[in-house]
Amino acid sequence: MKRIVTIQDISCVGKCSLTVALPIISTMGVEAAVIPTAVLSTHTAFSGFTFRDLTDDIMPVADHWKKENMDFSAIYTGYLGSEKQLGITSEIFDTFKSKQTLILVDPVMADNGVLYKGFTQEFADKMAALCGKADIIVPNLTEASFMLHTPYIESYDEAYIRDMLKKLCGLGAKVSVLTGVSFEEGKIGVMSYDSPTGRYFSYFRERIPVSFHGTGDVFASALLGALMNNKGLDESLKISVDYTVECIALTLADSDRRWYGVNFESAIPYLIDRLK
Ligand code: PXL
Repeated sequence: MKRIVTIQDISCVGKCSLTVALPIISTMGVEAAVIPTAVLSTHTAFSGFTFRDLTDDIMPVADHWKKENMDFSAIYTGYLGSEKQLGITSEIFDTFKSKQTLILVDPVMADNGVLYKGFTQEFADKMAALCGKADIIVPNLTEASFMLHTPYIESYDEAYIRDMLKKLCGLGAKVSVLTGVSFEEGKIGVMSYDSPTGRYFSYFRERIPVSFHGTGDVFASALLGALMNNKGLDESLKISVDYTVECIALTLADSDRRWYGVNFESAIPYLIDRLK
């Protein structure tokens, strides 16, 4: 069985970060080790959340693992709360990276043209450096714009996205994936660029005109899980986009839905089916 480690926060209620990554990756038959970076009572879209920073615990955990000669097929990072945590995560990449280790960085920090609470341009610049060490990065258009110092625009063409993907790989990542890309009304999806081969790939589904928190984490977790199941990049992108759409559709259909996240649990049978 493959084993990965994911480094992100625990939002105790909120259906995001570790509470999404763990069940999805486990469901996909991959052992998921974790380094929790912080414990929050909820994610940051709630008001009044508590925040326990775990920065000082990260390196001791990694050091112990190193002594135990542990290795990982992948390192997957999501929401990281400070520039210091980016630096420590970068050290962990250096410690555990081998030829076989896939590094996936989801540079969680912004959406809809704005940075999430507590993030700055300086943080985005450091996140861009961390992305430079990754095999695959999966920013949305806002995160990519901040990392590349380009204005966030909502109307663009394919040439613009291709150029952005190339520039993202220019940060050092082998593969860049832009999420939330739309060239046609009513359709939305992802576009990727594989810099070693120069290949682009895109995959779109119908746009469901709602926005739910945590869908980026659902997508990135399923993408990693599919890659760890030896699916190629294109197939893994299709599986993870389709799973995310399924999660959104099932959430919308649930009159008892929570406002703060998607019913990713209800779509788990669908995800397992897609791996067959
Ligand atoms: O879904 C990304 C995410 C993860 N963790 C925390 C967040 C967010 C998005 O806002 O607040 C704590």
